[in-house]
Amino acid sequence: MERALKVRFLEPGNRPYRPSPLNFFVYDRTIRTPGTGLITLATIARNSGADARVYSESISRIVWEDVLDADVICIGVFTFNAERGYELAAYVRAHSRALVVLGGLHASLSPQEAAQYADFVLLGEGDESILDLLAAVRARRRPDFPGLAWLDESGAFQTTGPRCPPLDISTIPDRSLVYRYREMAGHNTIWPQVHASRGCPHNCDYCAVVRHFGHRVRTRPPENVVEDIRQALAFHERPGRLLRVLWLTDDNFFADRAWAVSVLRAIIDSGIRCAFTVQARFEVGFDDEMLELLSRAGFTELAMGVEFLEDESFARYHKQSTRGKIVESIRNIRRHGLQVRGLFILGADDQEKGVGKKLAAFAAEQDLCGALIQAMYFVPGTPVYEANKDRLLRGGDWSRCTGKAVHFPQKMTPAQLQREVIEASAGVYSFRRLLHALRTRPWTYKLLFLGECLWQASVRADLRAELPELTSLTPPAGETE
Ligand code: B12
Ligand code: SF4
Repeated sequence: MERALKVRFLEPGNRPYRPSPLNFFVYDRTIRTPGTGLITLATIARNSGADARVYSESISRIVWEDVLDADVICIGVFTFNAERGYELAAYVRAHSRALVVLGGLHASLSPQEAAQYADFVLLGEGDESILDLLAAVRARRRPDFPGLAWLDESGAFQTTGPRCPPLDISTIPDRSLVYRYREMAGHNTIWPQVHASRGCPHNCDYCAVVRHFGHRVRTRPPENVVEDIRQALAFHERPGRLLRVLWLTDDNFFADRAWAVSVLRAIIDSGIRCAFTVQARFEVGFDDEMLELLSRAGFTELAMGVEFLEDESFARYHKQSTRGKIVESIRNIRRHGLQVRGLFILGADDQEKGVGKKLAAFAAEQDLCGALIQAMYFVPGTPVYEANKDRLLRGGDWSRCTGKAVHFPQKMTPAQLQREVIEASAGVYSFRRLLHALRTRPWTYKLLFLGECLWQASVRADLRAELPELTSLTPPAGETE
C-alpha cells in the first residue's frame, strides 16, 4: 500500500515559543492561541487521506525530525510573523526535500516577496487550493491551477492569477492535529476561538483583512457554527482553567444581519453556557433586538473597532464612523448589560502629541472594559501602504507590526508615536482604573482587567526599550522634525 502523503503545517511565531512564567498572564508574548486557519487546512488535508499535523510556534517548538522528511511543508504567514515564516521556509529548503509552500494573508498580499522563500505561494484562502496542491503532488504533476505564484528558473515572478474565494467554509478545525495543543489548552491566556464568517462589505484604507477575504460576506450554517463552538469549548476544558470563554473571531460578524440573528438563536437553543466575545462595528449599538439576543446567548463583551478619536481621521481613512455615533452606540450597548472593549489605532496623519492621553480619557469616559492600542501598520495591497511606503522604518521590518511604531507619521516622530502608545496604555491600565474595575465589574472582568494590566505592563516595557533607537532615526529626505 502506498504511504499517505506526509504534510506538515507550520505556524511561525512573532517570537518563537519559550516556556516562561509570563505565559500564565501575558497572552501574546511567548504563547498565543494557535490560529484556526491553518488547522482548518490541516483538517481538510487529513480528510483527503494525507498524514497531516500542525506545529504552532504559538504553543510549542517545532519537532524538526518529524517535519523535515515530509512531502509537503505549508507555512502560513500574517505580517507580524512573516519574517519568522521566511526564516523557517529558508531552513526547510536547506534541510529537506519537501515541497515548500507559503500562504496566508501576508504571503497573498506580497507574493513577489514570499515567492523568494518557497517553491510556491498559494494566494488567498486555502480551503480549496490545498486539495488541488495535494492532488498534483500525489499525481507527481507540477501544480498548475488558479492562485499560484512562484519564481521561475531565471528568478522571474510568475503567477496563474488570483483565485475565487471558497464558498463552502464549514470545515470544523480538528484542534487535536496541532502538536501539544491539548496539553497547553488549560492556559487561561489561550482562548477557544471560532471563525464563523469571512469577508466584509466595508473598505477601510488600513485594513488588510478585507483585501485578503474580500467584500462578499460568506457564512457558515448556524448549526455548523454551534458544533464548532461545542468542540472548541470541550477541547479547552482543562484543569486550571478559571474562565469558560469563547471568542468569535469574525471581523464583522454582524455584516449579514439575518445570519447573525440565526447564529445567536442557534446558540441560545443549544443551551451552551459560556462568556462569548465578538468584534463589532458601532452600528450594532443601535440594534436593540441584536443586543437583546447577544445578552441572551451569553455574550458579555463587544470588541468595537473604534480606531480613531477624531472625525477627520474617520473621513481620511474611509472608516464610516463618527465619534458621536460611537459614543452613542457604546452607551446603548452598556445599557444592555454588555461590556465594550475598544480597538484603537494611533499614528493617523491628523494626530499629534497628546493623543495617547486623549485616548485614555476616552476609555475612562466611556468606561471601556479594556483596549487594544496599536500604532498603524502598512501591509502591501492596502491604500495606506501605497500612501506611506516611502515613510516606513527600516524599509518594512514586518516583525515590528505588533502595535509598535513602524512609520514616520505626518505630525509626530516615530519615537513620539511610540510614546503615545505607551501613554495610552498606561492611562487605560492605570492603578485608578484597576481599582475601579475591581470595585464595579463582574468577577470575570475583574480578573481579566488584572491580567490585562500585567500584559500591558510587559507591552510597555518592550515599547520603552526601543525608544532610544527610535529617537535616533532621521526622517525621510526633504523633511525636518
Ligand atoms: C484570532 C486572531 C488572533 C489570535 C490568534 C492569532 C492566530 N494565530 O491566528 C490572537 C489573539 C493570538 C491574535 C494576536 C494578534 N493579532 Co490577530 N487576529 C485574529 C483574527 C481576528 C482571526 C484569525 C483567523 O482565525 N482568521 C480566519 C482564518 C480562516 O484565516 P487565516 O488564518 O488567514 O487562514 C486562511 C487563509 O489565510 C489561508 N492560509 C493561511 N495560512 C496558509 C498557509 C498556506 C500554505 C495556504 C495555502 C493558505 C493559508 O487559508 C486559511 C483558510 O482559508 C485576525 C483577523 C482575520 N480575519 O484573520 C487577526 C489578525 C490576524 N491579527 C492581527 C494582529 C495585528 C495581531 C497582533 C499583532 C495584535 C497585538 N498587537 O497584539 C497579535 C499578534 C500576536 C503575536 N505577538 O504574535 C492582524 C494582522 C495584520 C497583519 N497584516 O498581519 C489581523 C489580520 C487583524 C486585523 N484586523 O488586521 N490574533
Ligand atoms: S469594517 Fe473592519 S473588517 Fe471591514 S474593512 Fe473596515 S476594518 Fe476591515
